[in-house]
Amino acid sequence: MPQSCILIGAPIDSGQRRAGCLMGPAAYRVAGLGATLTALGHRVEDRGDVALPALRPAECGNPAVHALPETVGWTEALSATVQAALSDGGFPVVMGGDHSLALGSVAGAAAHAHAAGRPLFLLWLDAHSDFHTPQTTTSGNLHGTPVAYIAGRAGFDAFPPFPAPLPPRNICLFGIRSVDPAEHEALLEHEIEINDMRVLDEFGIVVPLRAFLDRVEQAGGMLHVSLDVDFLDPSIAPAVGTTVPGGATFREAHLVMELLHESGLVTSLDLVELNPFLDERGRTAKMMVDLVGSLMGRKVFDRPTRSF
Ligand code: B3U
Ligand code: MN
Ligand code: MN
Repeated sequence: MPQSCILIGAPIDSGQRRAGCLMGPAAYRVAGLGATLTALGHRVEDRGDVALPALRPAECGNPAVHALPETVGWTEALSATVQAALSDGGFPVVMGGDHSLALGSVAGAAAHAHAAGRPLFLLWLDAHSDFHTPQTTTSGNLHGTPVAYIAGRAGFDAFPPFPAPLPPRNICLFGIRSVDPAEHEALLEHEIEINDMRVLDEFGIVVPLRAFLDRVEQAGGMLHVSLDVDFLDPSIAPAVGTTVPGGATFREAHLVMELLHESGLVTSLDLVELNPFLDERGRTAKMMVDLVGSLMGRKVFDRPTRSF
């Protein structure tokens, strides 16, 4: 089914401290994201880069936290932009930008889903669980907090209240291999589906992902996918500030995208943490664009999947 893809640039660096993610939207455009989608038969509208609104002072009681007013500003702006794109009948593709952008993008998707009377599900493709609150983070980098905000954890008073927080069972973490102690403790208290690398090594990609997608389908849900570059193994995706060894391979990552395409369930997408300053001749940007190609319908043979 052809989609109306709406590209949204989110040139955000403030969720962490290594400069460069703000060049991500430009890198995706240069790597041909729009042309890739057009070639697959989709309509593409590039709405340009979101602007940071005027900042207001913000406090959260943790002096370690970096760039809170900026992060709140981006959250408000992106939430409105993503919600508007969905209301226009579009498929938003948010080109980051570090992962703090998901505070806003998922808030916008949640506001839309709530108004449409549908449950929202979240697939978090990442090496990290990003389940800190502004109080528990020790790095102070707010890109490590969106899943906690989305799940309605306390501690986000500086942010707009999250519209209709997701029941933890609607959240699936996939590819996880770096979890801080405070996140670990909090995750055990929530019913979030955690497919860490131990699970994926034993069961592969297909069984755990299909189980989650079946739940989305049965609930008539919308599905937001948040793809962090560090979900991928650093050998195929070096352009990220926080490389973690042992990530998804080229083939595993494409299989995830192909299964998502076949499900027909994905309604919005983030591409996050690409740092073009760390890339090798654009290979990570191109890798991410190719993965979007698989998510949006590129396949070797266009025929029903075989059953054995
Ligand atoms: N959990 C650590 C590390 C981290 C989270 N997300 C990324 N890195 N990319 C933290 O800083 O919260
Ligand atoms: Mn992340
Ligand atoms: Mn990560």
